Amino acid sequence: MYEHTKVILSLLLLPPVSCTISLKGLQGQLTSLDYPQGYANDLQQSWEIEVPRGYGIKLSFTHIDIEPSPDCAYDHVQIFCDEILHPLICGSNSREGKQFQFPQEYYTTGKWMRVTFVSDFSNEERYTGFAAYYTAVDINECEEEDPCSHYCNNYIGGFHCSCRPGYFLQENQRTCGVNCSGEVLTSFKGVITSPNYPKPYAENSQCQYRIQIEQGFEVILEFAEDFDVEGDPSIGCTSDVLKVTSGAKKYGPFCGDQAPVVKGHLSNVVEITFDTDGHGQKKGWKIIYRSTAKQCSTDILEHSIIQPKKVEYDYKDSVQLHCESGFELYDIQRSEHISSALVHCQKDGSWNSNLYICMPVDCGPPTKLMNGHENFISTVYTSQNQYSCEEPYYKLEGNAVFNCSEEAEWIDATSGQLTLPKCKPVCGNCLLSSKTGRIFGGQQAKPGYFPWQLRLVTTRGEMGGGALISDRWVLTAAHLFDNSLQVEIHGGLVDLRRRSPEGELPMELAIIHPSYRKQVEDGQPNFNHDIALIKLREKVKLRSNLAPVCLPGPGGASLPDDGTLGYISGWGRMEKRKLAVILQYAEVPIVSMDECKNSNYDGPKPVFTPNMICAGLPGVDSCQGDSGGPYVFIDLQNPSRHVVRGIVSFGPQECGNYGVYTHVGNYVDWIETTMKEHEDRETDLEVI
Ligand code: 4AZ
Repeated sequence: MYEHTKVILSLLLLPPVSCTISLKGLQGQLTSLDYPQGYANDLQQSWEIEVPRGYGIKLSFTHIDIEPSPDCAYDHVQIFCDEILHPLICGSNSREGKQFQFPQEYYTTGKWMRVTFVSDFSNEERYTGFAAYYTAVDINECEEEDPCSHYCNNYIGGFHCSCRPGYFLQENQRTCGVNCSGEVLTSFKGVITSPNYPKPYAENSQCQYRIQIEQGFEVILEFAEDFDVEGDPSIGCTSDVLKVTSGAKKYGPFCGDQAPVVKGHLSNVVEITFDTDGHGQKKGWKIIYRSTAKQCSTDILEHSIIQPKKVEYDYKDSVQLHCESGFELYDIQRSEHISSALVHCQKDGSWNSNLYICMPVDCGPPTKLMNGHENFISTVYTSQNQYSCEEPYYKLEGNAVFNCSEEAEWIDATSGQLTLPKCKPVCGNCLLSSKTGRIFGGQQAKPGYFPWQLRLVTTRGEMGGGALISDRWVLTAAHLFDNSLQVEIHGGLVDLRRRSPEGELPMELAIIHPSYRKQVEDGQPNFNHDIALIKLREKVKLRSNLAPVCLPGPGGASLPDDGTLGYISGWGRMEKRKLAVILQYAEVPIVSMDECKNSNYDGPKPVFTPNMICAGLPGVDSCQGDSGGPYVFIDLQNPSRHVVRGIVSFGPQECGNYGVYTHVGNYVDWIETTMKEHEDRETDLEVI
C-alpha cells in the first residue's frame, strides 16, 4: 500500500528541484540542502569537483542521514568518478542502532568527481541529509601506472621520469633511449654496431646510421655471425627492426638470430635504421663495411681494342682505345678519324667513350667492270660485291666475289688478291639455225645470223668483208690492202641501206701477214698468206648483231674432212653481177684442192699452197666484194659456237664454181701473237 501511494503521489506532485554546484580548489565542503535541518522532498543536487592535474580527490562523509530504502531507490547520494558509478548511498551513519554499510571515504585517481543527491517526493520522518568534505590528494603516478621506462620520481601534483646512465629521456618524457642517431661514417671501411654491442642493445631506441663515402665508390656490407635481434623474420619483425637502404634498393626488415646477407654492391650512400621496442634483451648486430671503387665494364666500345687489358676497371682507371682491324676510331666531337684515344672510368661506372666510335672502314664503290655489273649493298668492311658480265656477249674471267678488306680494299674473296675479273667477249654465238643457201646462189641473212660479219671499203672504193675476232680485232684478207693503206669498217649491219648504231669502226692499225706479197699485174697470182689483222681504235660494244667469231683452237691447222659444210657470208657480187644490199650467206663444203687446181684458167694459173682451202659447189660461191669475209664452221666440240676457218681470198675462175679461202688454222699462232703484241701498244695509224 505504501509503495503504491508513493507511485501515485509522485505522478501528482511538481517536478523535483535540481541544481549543480561546481567546486574547484584543493579542498571544499558539500552538504545537502538545508543540512542539518533536514532535506526537502524532490531534491536533485549535484556537485562537480575538479582539482588540478596530478592530484586525485579524497571525499569523506562526516555525516550521512538519508531516508533508507531498499537499494536506496528513494533518496540517495551517488558518486561518479574515474568512470565508475559507485553504488547508491542511503541510511545513516549517526543514528544509534542503525547499521551503515557504505564506505564513507572515496578516492579518485582522476582529477574529477561528481556527487549527486536525490530525494523523492516524501519522507516518513525528518532526515538531516549529508555533509562531506573533499581534499585534493597527491597521486603517486609512479606506483599506479609505472609510466617511466626507467625511473619514476613522484612529486606532489605530478611525476618525473629519469634514465639510467647512457640513456636519455625521449621526447615523450616517459621512455629512455640511447643516443644512437646522426652518426655519419665517411671512411672507406668501418664497423657499425647496435648500441652497447656486444651487450644487449637499448630498448625504445630509433637509431639511424649513415655511411657516406666518396662518389664513384660502392659500399659492401657484411653482418657479423652473432646477429641477434628480437623478433621473428617470418612474421615481419614486429618487435625490433633493422633496415638498410641504399638509393632505391631496400634491404630488410631484419631480425631473428640469423645474420642477414646483403648481396652485391650498394651505392656510396647507405642508411641503416634500427628501431627497438620497449622490451627484450638481445645482443644486437654488427656490420662490417668496406668499399670498392665503382667498376667500369670491360666492354668499352664495340670493335675496340683496349690497353691495358684488365679483368675489371676501377674509377679513375684509364685505357688507350684502338679499333679492331677493319675499323677506324672516329672522334665524334671533332668529326675526324684518329688513331687512338685515352678514355677514363668515371664516377658513375661508365667510360667517357661515348665521344668515340669504331667505324668500319669504307672501301668505297667497287671498280666498275667494263661490260659488267657490280652487285653490293654496302661498301664498308666485310661487305661483299659480286661482279657479273653482260651476258650472253661477255663472260666473267676470274672470280666474281670480292670482299671489302680491313685495308679498305676490295679483295678477291678466294685469292685475297686485288686483281679484278674481266668481262671477256663470248665468241661464236649467233642466231643462225642451219639452213642451206647460197651467197653466189645464197640467201639473205637476218640480223644476228653473222654478228661477226664486217663490211670493209678501201680508200679506193673496193668492197670487202672481214670478221670480228675479238672486241677490237678484225680478221680479213691481206690483198684488200694491195692498193690502199686504209679501210673503212662497218659492223652490226645486215641491210646496207640502214645505218648501224655504231657507225664506222675506225681502224687503228692494219697488220698484213709478213709473208704476203702484193699481187703484181700480169704476174702469176699468188695469194699465199692472204691474211691481215686490223686493230680497231676502240673496243666495240658487243650486242646481238656485233659479236666475234671464234678462232680455231689448238690443232686448228687440221681441217675438217672434205665435204664438211661451212658458211660464207658477204655483200659481194651475186648471180646477176650486182652487189648485194642485204647480207648474203651460203653453206659450202670444203673440197679437195685439186678441184681448184684443175679448174680452167683464163690467165696464168695461180699459186696453190697448203695455206689455202678450196671450197664451194657449182653455183654456190663467194665472189667479188666478199673478199676478206669469213668462212665459218660449227665447232664440233661446242656446237653452239662458230669458228672461222677460212677467209675469202680469190677465185680460180669465174664466180659460181670453187673459191679459194685462206686457211686460218695455219695462222692462229701468228694471229694470237700479233694481237698480244699490239694489245696495249699505242701505235700510229699505219700499215705494217
Ligand atoms: C674477188 O675478186 C673474188 N669465187 C672473191 C672470191 C672469188 C672470186 C673472186 C671466189 O674478191
